Amino acid sequence: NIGIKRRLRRFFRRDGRALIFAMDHGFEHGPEDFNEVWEHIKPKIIIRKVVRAGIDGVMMLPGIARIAADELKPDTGLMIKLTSKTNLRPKEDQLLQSPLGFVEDAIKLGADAVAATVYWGSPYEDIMMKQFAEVASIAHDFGLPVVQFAYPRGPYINEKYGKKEDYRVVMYGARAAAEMGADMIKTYWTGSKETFAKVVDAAAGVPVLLSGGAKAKNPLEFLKVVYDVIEAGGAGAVVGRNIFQRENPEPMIKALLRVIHRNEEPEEAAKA
Ligand code: FBP
Repeated sequence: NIGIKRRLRRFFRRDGRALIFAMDHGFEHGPEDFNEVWEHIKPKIIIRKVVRAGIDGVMMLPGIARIAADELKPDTGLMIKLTSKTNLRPKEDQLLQSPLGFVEDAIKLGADAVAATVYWGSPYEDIMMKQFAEVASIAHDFGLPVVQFAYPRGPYINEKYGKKEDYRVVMYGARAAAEMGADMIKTYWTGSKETFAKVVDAAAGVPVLLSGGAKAKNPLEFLKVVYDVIEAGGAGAVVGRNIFQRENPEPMIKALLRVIHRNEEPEEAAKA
């Protein structure tokens, strides 16, 4: 499918790697995620900053994309996420992501990819599988790549594996995403290069991107994780809080780009 191939290139450089900025937090976590740098709640302001710093792509929900799309460069990849949940729901219902838009909305916004989450192991896994299958089927008809946020989550995962970041279950989710036909997979850090390499293997050639996670206290700490992701064969990272919770996100973005695209050691990249 040539459309899928062409659109994937808007995210991935020739090296097959990408740094994508994530900003769906106002919905998924709530506006309080912006407390650290409140002006970043304004989509145009933060998107302008990340684009200027050289980000490869951005991931947003449809309404924010409509507000901030003007700030993107013609070659900035635009990923529109079509499922989410709020933190306002009862705890157990937070194990379900619901549809909030349609593939056609994303196409109208000029999207280069659409995304949907599956919480593997959740009691609502079945619903999210169907949602992902529907998004993928329609998107693929239009030549649009589909990204799966493949997140193991739920009581059974905790009982059996102790934590959702255990590599055995992260690799299971990545494999399931690949088997469903995802064109990119976004998932958790498993804690080591060796275990993340297993996740990459399980994904059977589908690019695996790190899901950034909570802001690291020390930028170097986060750069080291991303370095290991790349060493493990990962295709890059989708990063939100580690970027927008910094007053000036540029040094972090530039350092991440050096680690991802130039294989620079974290200490070197941080100095530049
Ligand atoms: P971060 O880099 O801030 O972790 O962003 C990635 C992301 O997947 C967002 O897209 C999403 O809102 C958030 O993390 C979900 O985090 P969690 O489900 O762990 O609360």
